Amino acid sequence: MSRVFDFSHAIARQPAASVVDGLRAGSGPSPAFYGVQAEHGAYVAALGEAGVVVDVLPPLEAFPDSIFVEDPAFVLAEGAILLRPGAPSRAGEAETLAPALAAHFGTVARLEAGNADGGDVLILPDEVLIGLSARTDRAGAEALARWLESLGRRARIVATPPGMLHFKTACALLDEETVIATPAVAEAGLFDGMDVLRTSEGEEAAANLLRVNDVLLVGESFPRTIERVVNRRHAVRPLAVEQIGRIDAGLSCMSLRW
Ligand code: CIR
Repeated sequence: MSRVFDFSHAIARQPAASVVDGLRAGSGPSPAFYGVQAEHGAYVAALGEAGVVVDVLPPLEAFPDSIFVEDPAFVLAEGAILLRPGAPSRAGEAETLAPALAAHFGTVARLEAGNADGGDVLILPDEVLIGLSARTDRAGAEALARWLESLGRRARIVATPPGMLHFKTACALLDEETVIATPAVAEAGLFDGMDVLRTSEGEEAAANLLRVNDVLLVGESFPRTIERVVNRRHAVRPLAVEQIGRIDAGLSCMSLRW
């Protein structure tokens, strides 16, 4: 049986020059276009090295955040759904993914109600957690849960800690028994029966790492996290995230995987 982080395919989208205007909560410096391009190129290469065939879609100038394909759709091996992103500037991104998803999945579902971003959806071995956030409301989470249940998946709606963009900004799966989470998520007691590794102080952003087959993609600016997961015998591929971090993104955001 395959593990929830076993992937053979992914979809990514090249950054547009407009990515420098991507949404961000803070007021720090904008990313440099060429810096984002370099980080994205290394990320797509790392997915390939991990054994994933990646469809790389062309840039969309009209949507600065469209490089973050994880948010406007959600996929599992057994189906794909276009979501309704909670940020008004991102609402139109979902339909732009329809042709690429239809090429792989045939039928593509559409979220019936509310708003939901894929960054709020964490797949665990025996259930799928949907975090309520500023981008995912209860109507959207319930509509997504109904779709998941129609596919035979168990879904649970949980709270994302205040101040976090997405649920997965703050947690990720390391292996089938272990999640890494910021203290706020760890303390919420959401992961019954699993080990929870807390992020090191000052490395909370490392929680948005990505397990792909037998490799963990981890931000290279988080040396203590890298050391801790290497000590747990994980294979690590450090990747630069400094530029995408300026627009509140991490490593899960730049692909849809199945
Ligand atoms: C946004 O605010 O929507 C983008 N600037 C960042 C999206 C990051 N996506 C993710 O965490 N799944």
